[in-house]
Amino acid sequence: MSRDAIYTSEIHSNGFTFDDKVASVFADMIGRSVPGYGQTLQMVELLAHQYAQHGSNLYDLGCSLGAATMALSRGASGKSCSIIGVDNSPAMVERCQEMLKEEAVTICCQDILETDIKNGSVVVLNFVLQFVDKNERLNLLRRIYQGLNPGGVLILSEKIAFEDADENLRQIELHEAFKRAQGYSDMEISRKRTALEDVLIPETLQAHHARLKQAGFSSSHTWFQCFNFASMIAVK
Ligand code: GEK
Repeated sequence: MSRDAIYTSEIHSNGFTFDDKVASVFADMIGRSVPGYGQTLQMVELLAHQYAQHGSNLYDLGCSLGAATMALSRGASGKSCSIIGVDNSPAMVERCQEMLKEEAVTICCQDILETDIKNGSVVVLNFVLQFVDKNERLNLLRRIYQGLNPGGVLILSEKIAFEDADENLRQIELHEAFKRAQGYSDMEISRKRTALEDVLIPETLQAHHARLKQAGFSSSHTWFQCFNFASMIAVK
């Protein structure tokens, strides 16, 4: 796995994008940047095992290099499901298709706002909604809800914000301490923070649960949280 050193030397004037440079180090980058990422993937597999319906479609929206796509595939094995990963970064999709070419999964280069979701039993948005325009988030969740079969689930993992400003700051500091412990320097952390401004827009857990309800989901709860990263499950 190539080590992420993108923010060691250069100042990146433009905002963060999922280009070839990012795709080439992405597995290392996300593992060292998102506390609980590995556990989230393990639980996507377990949740897929629990909720995948025989003969249904399972979607990994914003699949990057397909880590959660493969967790879905393992979790649903033996249930004749179609596993579909979607991402709109050509650099990510190219690598993902190459890495998973022997696997029984379909990887598409497409904007998830345009993905046709049907006969779904498990949909994953693993740290992706945070990059979608805020005005489009409810529509996307509505379309996911409509494409799910009764009893189907959405697994939604996000970087989160806190209403209380002091709490928000404390959680950001803890996340940055996590990144330092993973070997990132203060300079890399600060440059990445600047690059993600206006690109990654976190919301509070309350806002997420309210939107899930508005989209139609009958229940939702937070099953995981580590500092300012959390994962929710919503049931149709
Ligand atoms: C994982 N889920 O390893 N349409 C399609 N793809 C998009 C869109 C969009 N509108 N917006 C963002 N993406 C993965 C990790 S990374 C999370 C997901 C992170 C894609 C984007 O191209 C990138 O590959 C991914 O969402 C976000 O479990 O980098 O923090």
